[in-house]
Amino acid sequence: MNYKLINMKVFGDERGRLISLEGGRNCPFEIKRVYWIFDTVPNMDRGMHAHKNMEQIIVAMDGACQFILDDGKKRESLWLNRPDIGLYIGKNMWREMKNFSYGCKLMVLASDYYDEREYIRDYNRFLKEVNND
Ligand code: T46
Repeated sequence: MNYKLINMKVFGDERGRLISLEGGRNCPFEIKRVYWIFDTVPNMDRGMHAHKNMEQIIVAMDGACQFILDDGKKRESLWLNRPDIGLYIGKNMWREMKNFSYGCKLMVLASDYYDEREYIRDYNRFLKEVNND
């Protein structure tokens, strides 16, 4: 499975806490794009796609949501609910995002610019591509 959870170093003192990610250093790719998801509602799923080449790190800045990750052979599930844990997802991983809390805030760092042609949004096509059919 081409994903991992990253425990990020926290700089904390009596003023609060801070985390820094630097492309090619503690973030495993050069960061070309940042986007964020907010105003989420329960029972409204997102994702349902894979990326041919893009890598991402996703952080739940506030609230929680469930990720289903699928490499075409196995399906695993995890919750993102802490701002000090990043979910790295590499290429060719199907993702589904479910069970959002109201107003969950996800920040996403991406290795490339937005390009809809780079998405695989059909699960059967995804299975064909990863299984080289
Ligand atoms: C992913 C998960 C975690 C853009 O115009 N530029 C962008 O950079 C992005 C990310 C999206 N869009 C447009 C495309 C759609 O018309 O925003 C709309 C919503 O995107 P989408 O339905 O793909 O959103 P999610 O939450 O299902 O998926 C997003 C990312 O697209 C995806 O790469 O891995 O978050």
